[in-house]
Amino acid sequence: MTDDSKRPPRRHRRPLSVAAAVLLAAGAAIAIPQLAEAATTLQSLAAAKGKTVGFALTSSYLSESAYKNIADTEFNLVVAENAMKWSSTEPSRNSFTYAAGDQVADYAASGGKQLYGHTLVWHQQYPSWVDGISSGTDLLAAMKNHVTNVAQHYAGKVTAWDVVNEAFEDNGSRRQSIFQTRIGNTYIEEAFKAARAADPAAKLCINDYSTDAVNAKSTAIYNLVQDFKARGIPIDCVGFQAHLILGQVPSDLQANLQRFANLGVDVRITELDVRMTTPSDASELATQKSDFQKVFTACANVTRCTGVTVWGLTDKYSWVPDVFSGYGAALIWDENYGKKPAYDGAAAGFGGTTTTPTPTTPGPTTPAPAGACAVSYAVNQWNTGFTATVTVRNTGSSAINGWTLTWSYTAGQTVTQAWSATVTQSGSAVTATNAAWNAALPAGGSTSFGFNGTHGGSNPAPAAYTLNGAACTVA
Ligand code: 9MR
Repeated sequence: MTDDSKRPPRRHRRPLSVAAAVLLAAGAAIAIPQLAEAATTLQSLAAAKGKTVGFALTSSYLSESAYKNIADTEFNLVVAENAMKWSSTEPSRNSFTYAAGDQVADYAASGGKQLYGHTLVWHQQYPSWVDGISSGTDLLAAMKNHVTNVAQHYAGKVTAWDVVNEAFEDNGSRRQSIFQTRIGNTYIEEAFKAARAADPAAKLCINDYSTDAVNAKSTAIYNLVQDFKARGIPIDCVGFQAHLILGQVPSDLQANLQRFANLGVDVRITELDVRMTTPSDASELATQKSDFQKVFTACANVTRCTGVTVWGLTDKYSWVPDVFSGYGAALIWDENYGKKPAYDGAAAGFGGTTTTPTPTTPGPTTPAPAGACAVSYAVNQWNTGFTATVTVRNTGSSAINGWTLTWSYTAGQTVTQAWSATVTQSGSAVTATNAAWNAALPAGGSTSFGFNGTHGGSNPAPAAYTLNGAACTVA
C-alpha cells in the first residue's frame, strides 16, 4: 500500500510564484534553435563529462512508445519513482516483494544504464505495520532488517542508495518521524551501517529537499556528514532534490554543492523539476529553460557532482499537479512528449551547443500541400468562457519547418490567452503561429497548443483550418 495519509501538506514550505504572461510576438520565432549535432542526447553530453543524467521511472509508462523512446535514448541512469520504497518492498513484516523494483532494475540493465536506489528509510510510503511497532528496539531491528534485505537484493545492481530520505526540518532540526521519535538520533547512522554491511560496493547517500541553497537545513546535513566522517560512520554522497519553483534556482547552488564536495563526498541533483503556474506560456517556458541550464551548469562545474536526475520524463506524468494545485509543466517533455525549451537548457548546461540554423529553402513558410494536415479541436467550456486544445498533425510526407494555422470563429468567440503558440485575432479570423520549440513538424508528427477564450453562450468548433495557407482535414 502507499501511505499518502502520511504525506504532510507540502504547500506551506514553498512560496508561490507569479507567472508573467508574455507571449512571443507573432511570427517572431521561426528559426529553430537546436543542438548542433543531430545525434547529441543528454546522456551523450553527460557521458562526455563523466557524469550521468537520470530520470525517475514508473515502469508501466514504458508501454507508451514515446515514453520508452525518450527513456531509452536520453538517459544513462534510472531511479525507481516509487517501486523500491518500503511499502513496495516489504508490505508485511519480513515478507519482501521485489517484482516492481526488479522491473526497474531489469530496464536499467537491459539498456546499460546505471541504477540508483531510492529509498531505504523515509517517513512517507512505508507500510502501516511499521506504525504498529511501539518499542524503539523493535523498530530499530525492523529498520535494519529492511535495509539489509533490500540492499542485499539489489547488491551488484545499484550504484548508489538514498539510504535515508528527508530526515530534517527546514530549520535544521531532526524531523520528528517515527524513526526519530522511537529510535532516537542514532537511527540514521544505524541505517547507513546496515546498508554498508549489506552492499559494500554501493555509494550511500542522504537525500533531502529545500537543501539546494546554503541554509539551516543544508547546514544540518553538512554537519551530519562532517560528524559521520569524523566518527567513521559510512557516508559517500549527498542528494539535493531540487524540486524548484520557476525562476527560483538558488544563486549559491554551485557553492553549496562545492562545500559538500570539499568534505569528501559526492553530490548529485536527485529529483529536479521546475514547476510553474499552468497553463504555461512562452515566457514561463523560457525562464524554465534558463533554470534547467543553471542547475545543469552548477553540476557541470563541480567535479564531485555525479550528475542530475529529473523527477519524471513528461508533464503528462508528474507528481507536481497532484500536490500543488494550479502548478505543473515542471519537466523537460510536455504532455504530448514534445521537447520543451528546458531540453536545450539542460543540454547547454552540460556543454551542448545551440545554434540557430538558417531555415531550409524555401524557408519556414514552406506551404503544406492541401490535405497534408489534420487538425483536431477539443474544448472545455462554461457560461461564457472556454479552454481549447488544438492538435496539428503533418499528414504529408515532408517535414514542415515553421507553421501558421488559421481558422475563423463564427459566433463571436475571442481568444484571451494562449500557450505553446502565438495566437492573434482580427474580427472572426484567428491566426496561430508556432512557438520556437514546436516549429518543426516532421512527416507524421504533431503538436498541440492551447488557449483560453470567451464566448457569448454559443461556442461552435471551427469548421475549417488552413496550415501555411493550405486546407487541412478536420480530425
Ligand atoms: O513522485 C512520487 C509520487 O509518485 C509519490 O506519490 C510520492 C509519495 O509521497 O513520492 C513522490 O516522490 C517523492 C520522492 O520519493 C521523494 N522526494 C519527493 C518526491 C515528490 O513528492
